[in-house]
Amino acid sequence: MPQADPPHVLEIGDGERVESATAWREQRRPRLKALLRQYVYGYAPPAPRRRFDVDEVHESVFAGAATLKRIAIRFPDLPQAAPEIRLALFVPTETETPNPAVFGLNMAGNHTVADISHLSVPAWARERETAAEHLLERGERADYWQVRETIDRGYAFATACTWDIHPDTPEMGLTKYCWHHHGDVPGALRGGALAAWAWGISRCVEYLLEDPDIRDDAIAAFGHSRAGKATLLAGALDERIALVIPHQSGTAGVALSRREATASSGETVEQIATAFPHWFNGYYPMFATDVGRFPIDQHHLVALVAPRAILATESTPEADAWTNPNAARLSIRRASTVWDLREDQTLSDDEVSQEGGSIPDDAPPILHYRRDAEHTMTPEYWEAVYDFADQHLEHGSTP
Ligand code: GTR
Repeated sequence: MPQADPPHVLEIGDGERVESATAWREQRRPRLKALLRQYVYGYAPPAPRRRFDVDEVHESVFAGAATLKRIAIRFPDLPQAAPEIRLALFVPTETETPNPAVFGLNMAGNHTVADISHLSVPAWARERETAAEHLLERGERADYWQVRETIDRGYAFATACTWDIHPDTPEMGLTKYCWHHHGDVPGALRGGALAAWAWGISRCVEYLLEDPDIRDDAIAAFGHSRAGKATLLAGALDERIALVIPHQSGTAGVALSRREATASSGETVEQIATAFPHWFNGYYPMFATDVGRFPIDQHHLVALVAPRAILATESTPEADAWTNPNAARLSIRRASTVWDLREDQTLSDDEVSQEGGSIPDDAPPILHYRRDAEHTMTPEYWEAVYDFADQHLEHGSTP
């Protein structure tokens, strides 16, 4: 079915366009947030009262280069059966505190990000193993996360697991208890797993804002693939996140849903809505076969990050066609117009997209960075992340 071009990012209907940063912020932004919740992700519940318990502090991990804190985010007004969110935070010891921080949403358990004895394998991971899921051992994803290198770059690193917030199944997790606590919302508008994960990221950010070792104007959020979609949503909605790094986030992430013009052959909305309906609200699948009927597209979600910083790290269509890297590049190019509103500049298509190599010294605040790499995270991508963060977290965010 032919797909119309995505609507211009500044268009507000009848061909009229937003013309100033103030109009964008006061009129367009709230409307877009509502549309994205209505058509794609649904609503997350209001956050109930929460408590931050720093359960453990280990002062010399990585041969003394970092302190590890294990924090539980608990919700005292919810029933006892409600899960807690466990956060692992590594703080560099050789830098001046407070530090900029990168939060990474993991999908396999905090114990997988580094081989450190204090990171025990959680019970749910063992239970999932008996349910025929492969159990990842402690430190099994250390090469992927590169926590030690993060510390060496002078950043704190925080991580929490998707499964604490919402299992990656139709069954709901923590947010179910929150909805019951606050009175329910109509089913079709209730957010799925992506909205819940984004909600969980915001709870973790709230802890980081209170931790004296962390600079509250220098918090970045990173996520890969399905976690990248959730991270982009969190970054779009939560202005306390200064830098958003969706990695290979694909469909329902950075990539445009209307992608015909980009000759992308990867995952379609129909495919994602069929395979993972529990990620979305009840309406999204209804538009799956005719995405031209959506009043929004994914460049609107990207644009909600403005004027904060976003680095979309992507692969090539040859190496990771499923994530539609060309549709992601076009999305970034289309969204960049919103950054122009404030800076009295025009970012060109070439300026906001880069093929491999090092991040330039004057990287714009919105960048599509492409490497010829598979669907995973590599040291080269991390280097780009920290080179970009060095520039864009330096002076903090000013939404
Ligand atoms: C795939 C899904 C993608 C992406 C990926 C992942 O199966 O179709 O949208 O999220 O999983 O999370 O690795």
